[in-house]
Parts: sequence; C-alpha cells; structure tokens
Amino acid sequence: MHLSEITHPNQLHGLTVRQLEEIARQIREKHLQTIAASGGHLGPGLGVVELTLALYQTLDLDRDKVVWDVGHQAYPHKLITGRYNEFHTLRQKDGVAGYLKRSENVFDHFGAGHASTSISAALGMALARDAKGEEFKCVAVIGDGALTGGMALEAINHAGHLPDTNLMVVLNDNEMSISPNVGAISRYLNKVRLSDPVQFLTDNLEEQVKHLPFLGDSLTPEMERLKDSMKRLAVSKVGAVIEELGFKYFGPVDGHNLEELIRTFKQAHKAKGPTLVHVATVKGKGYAIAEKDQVGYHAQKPFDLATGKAFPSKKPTPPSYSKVFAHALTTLAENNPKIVGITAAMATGTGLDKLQQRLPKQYIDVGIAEQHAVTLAAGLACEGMRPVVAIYSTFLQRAYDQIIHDVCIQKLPVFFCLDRAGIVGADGPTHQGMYDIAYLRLIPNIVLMAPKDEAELQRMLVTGIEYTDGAIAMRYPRGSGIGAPLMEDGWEPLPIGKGEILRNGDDILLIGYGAMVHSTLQVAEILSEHGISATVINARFVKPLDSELIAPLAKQIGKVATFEEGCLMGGFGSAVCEALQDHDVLVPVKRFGIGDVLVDHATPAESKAAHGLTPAQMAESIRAAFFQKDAAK
Ligand code: TPP
Repeated sequence: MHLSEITHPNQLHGLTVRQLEEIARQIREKHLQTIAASGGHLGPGLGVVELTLALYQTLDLDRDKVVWDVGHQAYPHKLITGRYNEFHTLRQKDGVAGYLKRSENVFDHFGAGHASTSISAALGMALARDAKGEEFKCVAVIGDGALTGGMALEAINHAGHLPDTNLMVVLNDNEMSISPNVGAISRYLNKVRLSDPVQFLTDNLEEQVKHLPFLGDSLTPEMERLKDSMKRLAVSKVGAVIEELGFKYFGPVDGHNLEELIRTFKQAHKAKGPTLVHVATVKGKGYAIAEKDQVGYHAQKPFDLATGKAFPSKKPTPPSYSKVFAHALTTLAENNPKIVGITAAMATGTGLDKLQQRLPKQYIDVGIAEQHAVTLAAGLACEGMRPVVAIYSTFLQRAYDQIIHDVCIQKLPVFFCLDRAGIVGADGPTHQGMYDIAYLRLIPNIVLMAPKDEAELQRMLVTGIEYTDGAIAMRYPRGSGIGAPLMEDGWEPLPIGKGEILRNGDDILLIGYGAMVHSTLQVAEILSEHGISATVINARFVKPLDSELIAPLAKQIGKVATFEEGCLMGGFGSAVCEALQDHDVLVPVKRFGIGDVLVDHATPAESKAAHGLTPAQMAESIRAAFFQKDAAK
C-alpha cells in the first residue's frame, strides 16, 4: 500500500511491521519535500513517524480519540488522515494548517498551537465518555517540552487522582523543547532514559544471550518477556515518581522501533486507569542534517534538501525586530548587571539566545511556563533587579492573572517585550498577536508602547529599562523592520506618554500605532494624490495616550482615522475614541485593525489584504467614508 492510498488511519490495521516501515519512509519523504518547499516545522514531525503509526495501529480511530499537544508534530497524523493530496499547501492561504484545527478534519479532535493543553483536553473527553457511559480510548500525545507547562502538570495531578478513569498519556521525549529542554522534570526523564540498569539491559541482554549456544541468534518469546520484565523492574525504580503520581508507567520505549512500540502500546491499553507511555524519540529522525542541528531544524524556511541550507531571499531584508531587540538588550545588559532577560522556552525566537551566549548569568529560560516567567520577574523586581520578559504576544495570554495580580497590583517594574505582536502569517489564528493591546490596556499601573520602526525600538528599550514606576510593555511585529537606520549606541529614552507629529495637513488626522505608522504615512501619501491633506501622528504610547496632542488636533481637523495591527475591540482605536469622548471632542473616527474575526494562516500581506489593511484599501475606505464625493463608490 502507498501512503497516498491511506485516507483513514484504520487502514493501518493488519499491516506488517515491514509494511509500516515502508509507510514510515514515505511519510518522511513527503514531509521533507513539503517543508523544504514551503517551510514550517521539520524536526518534530520526523521524530514521531513510528510513534504515530504504532499508536494508530493499536487504536480504532472510528471511536478512539488522540489529542496532539501543540500540533506542530502532527504532520504524520495529517498524512494518514486524508490530507495527503493537499499536503503541499501546508501553511499557505486556504491550504492545510500548520497546527491542528477541529474544523479541518474529523480526526483532529482538539485544536492546538499553544503548548501543554493535551492532557487536560483528553482527560475532559475521558470524563465525558464515562459520564455518558460510552467506551473509547482517550490518548494525549505530549512532548517533554510541553510537559514543562504548568497546565500539563495540573492535568497529571488531576488524572493521577482518578484511578477509574482510563486515559493514556504518550510522552514523546526527545530531550528537546525548541532549544534543549530545561528543568528538574526533564532531568529526571533523562535519568529514566539513561539509567544504568535500563541502558545495560537494553544494550547487553541481546548480545549476552547470543553466547548461550542453545538459544541461537535471536531471543525466544520467553527471553523477550524476561527482558521486558527485567527492564520494567529496573525502570520501576527510576519510573517510581510517575507511578507514585497514580499513573502506570510503560517504557522507556525506543520511539523508532515499531515492533517494540506496538507491543508496549498494546500492553498499556490493557491497563486500567491513567497510564503513561514513555517514548524515547530523536527529533529530526531520518534527516541527518536535522538530527545534528535539532534547534535549527525545529522549524525551517524553505530550504535545499541536499544541503539543508535555506534558500537565500530574493532581495536583502533588513534585520528582524527580534534581532534588533536582542542586540540592543545585550548591549544594555553589558553595562547594567541588574538586567535579566527571561524567556519561556523561546530563546531563539525572541533572540534571547544572544544574551545567553554573551551574558549567561543575566539570562533565564524557565521552559514553557509563561505564568511562572511573569511572577518570577515580579520577584526579581522586588529585589531591585531589572527583569525583561521577552515573550510572544500570543503566549503572554497564558499569564494574564500573573500580570494583573503579581505585577500591576503590586506596581512592580517588570518590562514586557512582546514579540510577534500583530499579524504573524503562516502560524495562523492560535499565534496571531492580536489581543495584547486590548488585554493589557485595561490594567492599572502599566505603560504600553510600540515603536514605529526598529530604530525607535532601540529608544523604547532604553525607555523601558529606565522606567521604574510600575510595569511597562513594548510590542513589535514579527519579521523585518522597514530598514530604518540603526544607532550603534547612545539611545535616548522617550518621554512617557508622548506622541510625535510626522506630517501636517488640514483635512484629516491619521493616528498610527507601532508598525502601522509606516502604513499610515503611505495612506497619507495616497490621500494627498487625491488632494486630501493629512496630519499624521505616531502615537508611540497607547497608555498613557497623548490626549493633549490628539484631542485639540482632532477638534480642529474634525475627522480622525486610527491604524493598528490588533483587534479593534478594546484596542488602540478604542483608546482614541474614549479619549476624544472624555475631552468632549465628538468627531467621526474611522478605525483600522482586525474586527471580531480570526485571522487564518496566510502570508502577512495576504492577511492584510483580506482584512482591508493595505495602504491602498485604507486610503480608499477613508475617501469613501469622509470624502464621498471624490471617492469611487
Ligand atoms: N509557549 C506556548 C504556551 N505554546 C507554544 N507553542 C510555545 C510556547 C512555542 N513552542 C512551540 S513548540 C515548542 C515551543 C516552546 C517546543 C515543544 O517541545 P516539545 O513539546 O518537547 O515538542 P518537540 O518540538 O520537541 O517535538
């Protein structure tokens, strides 16, 4: 059978190990070809090919439910659940999503993108199953990285307390998060994987029995069982913590040995209550370049399969915001030992790996533990340190109460640097940095700012470091800046809550926030071609908003438009409307941003066009709203 013929995972039933190995080879081939062409997550999927096939062969997928954590490793799952033919559209507009979506496929039982949710969701399904008197298996597949997340541990704590609830947790342990995994649990799992007795038994038993002439070359079924039980005996010592938590522990299993995997899953399915199958996998398995550089090939831009090298971009691009941020932060930290950069398992994404390399004592990776990262920062701030939490806008959502309860109520000077704020592109709705303006703006004791370009980011970084009256947050987008000339050093802080006028005109007031300021200027340019002159403000701060600058100009000019890359509800434009209302300036305001909808995966340019956010679309819409007689109807 060829992979392309598998449209239902139950077609794996009855295939021999040899046949499964051939399917595994085809999955790797398709996976590699697709990611090399379109970019995306590479190593995670390659590591779980055998795990997926073995697990699915032991399940009845018409009934049983598998919940994949994060979803970035679920490409083998996608390839055997009817998406082979569209797989080449991965992460492209209207194509197969890069993560899991309930709406995409009946076998995607739970949507994901953020980590550490799978055990909670699968346990919820299991409890519902039991309440309804139904029978099916619920399985959560979670990586050792995702297991550093608090919610996964909360779910284990709960499940371990429910001896009558059948639930299987498959731990895909490759010792890696995006970067090498951190923390005491990871260290413990490593010990289980590598414990001397287990290592000794697995490495030597087969070899040793060969010296017993009556056994011949291979192990008899009895010897196999003996080997298994000896291994379990050895493991039970080191796997004791997991058993103590109320889970029956199976493993560690070689995650690339189909026979061993199938045998272990079958055994574990027979057990009652919560079980944990510990599978030892290699991230990037089967593609030597990815096995060697597991951090670099967690995800990749389109690349040449033969060399592993990313294709050079067509035109040179300016450095990314993350890069400018990391360089500036490292420079500042060199002169200020109180600065501590904190990441929640996103060292490379945020650029904090630069700080780690240069100043390891001023760098902390807490694992996928955003809540802990924020309260840890609050503790550091209590003792006079200068914590800088570098985090993606979307992942900070995890730590909302910590921001309110542990930082803002206590008026602690924590500096949040929100990367990937705004439209993020191919990662889709789970990763859009859409809500931070709205969810932070309503909290007292926090200043919110966004640079118009990468040079202003340097100044805002100094502003944030020097501000100690409470919390402060800076948001900036994914990808390259506009190429604004950077200063090597000597960055001046900005006055808190002050915007700047970038252009003067009489017909309309355009107010941009952050990366949208550039588009705002382009809108002004297009409008001027139609004889409409605009005043353009770079707001710099949404909180405190520069009402002293905005309100009189709005009153004088009489028409306002606001521009943001974020949700409109509660966002920057809302802040402007509220401020104008508070100043009794009752003028029409047109707000540009994202309405009450999700932004699907596509390129950022495609998403902007789909949501009416290109400069041409916005200029046209302004003309239609305010200057009707000139605009095309
Ligand atoms: N924080 C949250 C809440 N969700 C995320 N998806 C991330 C951060 C970013 N992220 C995506 S995958 C990943 C991280 C940190 C590593 C996951 O490691 P693991 O679960 O071990 O899976 P592996 O990639 O090793 O297969």
